Amino acid sequence: MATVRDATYDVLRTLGLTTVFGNPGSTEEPFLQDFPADFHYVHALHEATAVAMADGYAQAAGVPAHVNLHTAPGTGNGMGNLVTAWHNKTPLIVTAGQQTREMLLLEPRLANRRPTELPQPYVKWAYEPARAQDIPAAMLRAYATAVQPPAGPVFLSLPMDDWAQPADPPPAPRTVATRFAPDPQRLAEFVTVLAGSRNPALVYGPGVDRSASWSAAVALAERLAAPVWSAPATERAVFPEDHPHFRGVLPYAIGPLAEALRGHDTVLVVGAPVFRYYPYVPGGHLPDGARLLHVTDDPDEAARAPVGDSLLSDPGLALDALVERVPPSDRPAPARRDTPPPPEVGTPLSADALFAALAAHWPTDAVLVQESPSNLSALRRQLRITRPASYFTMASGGLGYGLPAAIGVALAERDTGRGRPVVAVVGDGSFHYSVQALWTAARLALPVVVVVPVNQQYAILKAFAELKHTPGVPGLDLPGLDIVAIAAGYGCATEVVETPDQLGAALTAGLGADRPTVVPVPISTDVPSIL
Ligand SMILES: Cc1ncc(C[n+]2csc(CCOP(=O)(O)OP(=O)(O)O)c2C)c(N)n1
Repeated sequence: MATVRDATYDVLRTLGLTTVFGNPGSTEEPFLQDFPADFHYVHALHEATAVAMADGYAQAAGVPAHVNLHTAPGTGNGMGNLVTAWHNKTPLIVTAGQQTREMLLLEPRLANRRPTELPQPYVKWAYEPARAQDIPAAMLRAYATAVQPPAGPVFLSLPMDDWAQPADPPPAPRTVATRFAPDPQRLAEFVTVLAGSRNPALVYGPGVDRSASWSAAVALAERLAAPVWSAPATERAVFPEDHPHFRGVLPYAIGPLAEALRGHDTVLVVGAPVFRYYPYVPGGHLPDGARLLHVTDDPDEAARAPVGDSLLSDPGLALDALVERVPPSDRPAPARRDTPPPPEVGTPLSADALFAALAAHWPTDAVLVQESPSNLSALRRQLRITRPASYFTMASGGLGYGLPAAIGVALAERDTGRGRPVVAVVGDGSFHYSVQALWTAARLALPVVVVVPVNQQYAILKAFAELKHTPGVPGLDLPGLDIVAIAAGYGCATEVVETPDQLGAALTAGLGADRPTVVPVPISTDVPSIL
């Protein structure tokens, strides 16, 4: 007779969820026993790492991913990156073990006291099945919930005595739509505004990349002869950054963002929140007299925008429809922005010089995963992303995502057969939040190269303290960390690099290696301005 466990693995197979990212505990062992040979368990040493690896994998492979966490403490450990997955809009099916139903009333060791509350509000749905027999169908519902727009994580708490129970007949497989088209009347209103605009600006967000619609984004920009900005603090690159219309990434503060858009009467935002700000710098949300049009597949994002009129739609389907309907403009195309002069190469390197060297040696099809807070502007200035699905970072502001996410991306590159090289740039502070991910990368023989700009400080927090006039904050310096020893301890190749040429050689060797390579690069300790 089929057990709940058999039936659940059958459902997971049907859904293509044969890779499980996790860290096992006693409450998960009854699910993981006799782990099927056609499944792959990706062993993370910590739950934060498991969640971010699954997130990177899901984003790069373009499929949902399954993460299996330990009961309450393990779910707690995974929570920071669950917050990130929520903001990243990554469809993750997170399952966690629960103590035996027989004992739950007395709250034994490792009982998850309020399993459906613990991961809130960073899951779209949290559930503990009322009956063991409901687990397979709950898995189907979890999947359907995770992938429908706006995509995001879901959570199932699964008692450990459920797996051996006899199963009900298998639930009927079913599918759900993951995109929806714009309301035609509302779309027509947007077309009228854009057609009548004197000087429109386009602001694209990560939804453009998630919906694989770079070509429509370019076509609309060219049709409108409009400049294009990336929305602030995006978790994905949204437009070919060598395109003459591209103006760069908008600043993540209210006043400066409006200032960057000065002169435009219409601002069309597609696939981004309005807007993702960080330091509070007061001002108007838009330049005087400008009107904002907002396309998003997320009703909550539309509702919380402080300005603008919204249209709910898959970003790609809306862009296709706009390209079809907006009349071509007779304005001259925007001129290409200036290329920054090559930075001076000093000792130690400046962040700009490091990233200029990285750009000079960048393989055309490489993927960049970024978590280097104070160096983000220098990185985005020097290294331009020109291909879709090639840049990933966290939307949340929570550290500990980039390193494991890069490993998930690299595994997805291997599993999909696409094989693009993966480079992570991770600050020497950020490196330590999920550092044990390096062990998984080494075990999987993934040739990820992790470039660590070493400034021995939390530079962005120093910049923030300066902006906000809060001197004397403790805990902003990072002396005495031996990154080479740590990387070697987890099984990585590793070598300190100090010059652009050494970086090129390390990159080539690392991308051709059969294990991860960690490349610490001492950089200037100058604190860049936060804006
Ligand atoms: C989980 C988490 N804890 C703490 C912070 C606060 N924080 C933001 S940036 C930062 C320092 C990052 O240091 P590093 O990676 O060296 O980059 P740098 O600022 O020096 O460029 C810290 C601690 C955070 N964002 N997320």
